[in-house]
Amino acid sequence: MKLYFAPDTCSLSPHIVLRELGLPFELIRVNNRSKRCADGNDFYRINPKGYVAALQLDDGRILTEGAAIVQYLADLRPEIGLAPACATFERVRLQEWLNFITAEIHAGASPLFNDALPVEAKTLLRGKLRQRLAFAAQALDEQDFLLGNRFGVADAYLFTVLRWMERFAIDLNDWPSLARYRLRIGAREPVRAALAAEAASPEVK
Ligand SMILES: N[C@@H](CCC(=O)N[C@@H](CS)C(=O)NCC(=O)O)C(=O)O
Repeated sequence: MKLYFAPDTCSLSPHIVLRELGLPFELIRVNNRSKRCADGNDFYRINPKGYVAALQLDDGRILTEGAAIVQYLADLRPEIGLAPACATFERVRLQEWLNFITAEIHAGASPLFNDALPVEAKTLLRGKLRQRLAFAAQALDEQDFLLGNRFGVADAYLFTVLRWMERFAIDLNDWPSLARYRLRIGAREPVRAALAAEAASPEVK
């Protein structure tokens, strides 16, 4: 498999999951501005939507949308337990979290990367994000991970988007359980390996 990624973006989530599962994969860096890939491909040919993450399977099929990719990966190694079994209530609970992270936190945060956004809009978005973070923090007051006492794919995704908050002047220490959670996930060996690999990957023009 090949994971098309850009450092410090949402593609970190499937990258972490690949490493947590111990699956063999190739990491292909994408320049999100030029849409050129380290393997010479035009990224639009890989994902016509033009954004990471994209996973290319060994048979050539491409899977996009982080929330779908991480579930696909978890199901390749169900014995590792990164996602509850399909067609169970717990699996739908996982999907509820993944959808919350993608629609409410990830999509809620994305416009804040745009320097041209007026300050008033940024303030509104920041306020909404803080409400969403407070909700996640409340769940983590009670348990170490989103689904209980074991790490799963939703944790890889939440950790990924939490890393952006500093840039938006949102201090996770406002929610101690969230700040501890970020440290807890960041200390995992596969997470550290994913971050190190992304930092070490050569830039693509
Ligand atoms: N709906 C997509 C959104 C992916 C996304 O927002 N990717 C960003 C990085 S976090 C990106 O590559 N943006 C570049 C662009 O839109 O040109 C998902 O959840 O996977």
